[in-house]
Amino acid sequence: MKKIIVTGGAGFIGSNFVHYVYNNHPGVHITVLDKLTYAGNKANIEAILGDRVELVVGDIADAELVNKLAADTDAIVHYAAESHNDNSLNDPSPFVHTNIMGTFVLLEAARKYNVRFHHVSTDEVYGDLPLREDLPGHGEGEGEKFTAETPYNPSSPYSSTKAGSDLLVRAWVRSFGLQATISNCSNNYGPYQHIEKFIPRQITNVLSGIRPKLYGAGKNVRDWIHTNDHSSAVWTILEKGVIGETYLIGADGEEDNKTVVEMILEAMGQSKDAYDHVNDRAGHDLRYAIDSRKLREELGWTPEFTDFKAGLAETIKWYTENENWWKAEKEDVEAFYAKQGQ
Ligand code: NAD
Ligand code: TDX
Repeated sequence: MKKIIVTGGAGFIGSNFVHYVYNNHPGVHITVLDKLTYAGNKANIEAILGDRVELVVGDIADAELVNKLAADTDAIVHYAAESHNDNSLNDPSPFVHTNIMGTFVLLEAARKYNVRFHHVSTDEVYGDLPLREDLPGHGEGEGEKFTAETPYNPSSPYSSTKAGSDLLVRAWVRSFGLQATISNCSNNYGPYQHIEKFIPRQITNVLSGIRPKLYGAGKNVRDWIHTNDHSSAVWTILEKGVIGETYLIGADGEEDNKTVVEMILEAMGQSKDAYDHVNDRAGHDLRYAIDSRKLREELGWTPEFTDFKAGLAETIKWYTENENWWKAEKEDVEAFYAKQGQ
């Protein structure tokens, strides 16, 4: 693979992937296709733009543009999406446009030019799981984590549009022989994550003198993975993945939200209880947990950044040192949440 298109490569996970490929695969040319919505930021890749990394600002649902780019590439790695559950509850329409229509346009272009396609998706397509304490095997028994065989059961406009996009990819593989793979990853954290999301919101709250905000009782569990491990997993699938297969990506990082808020407060020298309980999210998924054995055993991938406490400390350091990257947006983000009592 010499030339790849990375859609959404100016967003959080996409830009981390672009840096990963730039640093680890010097023979690869990357074209980032990104609309630069509120979530996309040229600054995320600015330092590496040049001969090997190019930015095309545009919409993945623009068929003319997408066809032009697809005609001259070996692979499309598709990260672009509307990605925030809370926004999807407020206005689902851009989610349908980008996640469904945008994916459709990319698939048609990949089919036309016979381009290798990798679709980046989420564990949220499977719905949610009971808490470990309510399970007979305490989360370790069969069927107590998500696998590629778990039936789709999405809860929100965000996750349902991601589920729809996954199903389009599967249909294009079966009906048209598209050379595609899919990955469903758990919650990512790390640098360049938009401050609307849980971990960066709380870190930047503390840095701004605002108390962290926990939805409901904070019992909901997320399975955290460092974004660098997501990048190495996607690259492994691109190189070694079996066409038509779905791989679940996770690093065994389950934590409940209350524990994460307390860890952030502690790491930032605050009292562990210096946070507020706020309104819960409508339809709030209870627990996500990934069984990633297929990816590990069949493709030989292993996560590297599995010390969550150390990863969190490094992420706190990044937001502390890069206030210019987030400061201008903080007030608007908090005003949006304040309107919903969050
Ligand atoms: P993000 O919101 O930070 O970035 C999305 C990027 O897509 C932005 O740069 C934005 O400008 C771009 N974009 C949006 N609409 C576009 C359009 N119509 N055309 C072109 N570009 C467009 O999202 P993220 O958290 O980095 O997530 C990236 C992908 O990974 C998504 O597909 C998401 O579903 C998936 N994912 C995310 C997580 C997570 O924890 N954040 C976990 C698993 C999977
Ligand atoms: O201020 C907050 N307080 C809070 O308690 C925010 C913003 C969130 N939460 C809770 C809600 C969730 O249980 O924290 C958890 C994580 O919330 P988000 O960061 O919004 O992530 P989540 O809804 O779990 O979805 C994320 O992971 C899967 C990404 O945003 C998705 O794009 C990805 O598919």
